[in-house]
Amino acid sequence: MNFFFTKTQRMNKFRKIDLYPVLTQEFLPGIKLLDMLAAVLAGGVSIVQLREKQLPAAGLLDLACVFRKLTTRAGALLIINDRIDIALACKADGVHLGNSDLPLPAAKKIAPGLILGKSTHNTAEARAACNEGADYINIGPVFSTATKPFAETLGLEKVKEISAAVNIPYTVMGGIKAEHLGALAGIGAKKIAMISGLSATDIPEHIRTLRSRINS
Ligand code: TZP
Ligand code: MG
Repeated sequence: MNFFFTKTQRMNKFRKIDLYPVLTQEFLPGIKLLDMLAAVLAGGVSIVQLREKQLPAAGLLDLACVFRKLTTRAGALLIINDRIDIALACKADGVHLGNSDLPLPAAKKIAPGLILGKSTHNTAEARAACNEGADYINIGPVFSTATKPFAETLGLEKVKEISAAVNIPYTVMGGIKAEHLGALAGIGAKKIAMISGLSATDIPEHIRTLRSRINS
């Protein structure tokens, strides 16, 4: 059974997140996706995003259902990247949409109970996402990253400018490592999405360290 049924309950939980692990097998050298999920949950995160762009729908749904079971058990929100159909089918808490996914107004119509996240890269996109009813935006890439090698990076000043233009929660992402968390907190960015920065020998311990730095 899912803990968070209504949009309000889901958003109340979302407002309190700190570290936001985004899990993709491709960027997890040496560890299986489900082991990584178990490790980040053991580290106490309250949200996870499943981001598998290449899997066919049936396989992705099976995986999403396992993510749902484990995140529910841990009391964590589950967000699915790109695929609103999979998010609904696995009873996830939300979907994270990019510019080539279903537009926000349509997403809102078919999934009124889901948290709707949107990727943004500049102030105009951030404002548009707000106006179209996004529940949160991601701002990025903040720093250069091998995970998204050709994207233009924003740097802290731009992130500050974009975040000031919106009145909804925002996450930041792109090249973020432990040493950046103080500077990000300094500009008010305290919901930190990460892919490669999650890797470590002792992942639960690393997650606890990252979370305590965000919250200090
Ligand atoms: N969107 C903006 S940056 C990014 C995405 C999907 C990749 C971030 O990955 P990493 O490894 O945390 O830099
Ligand atoms: Mg996407």
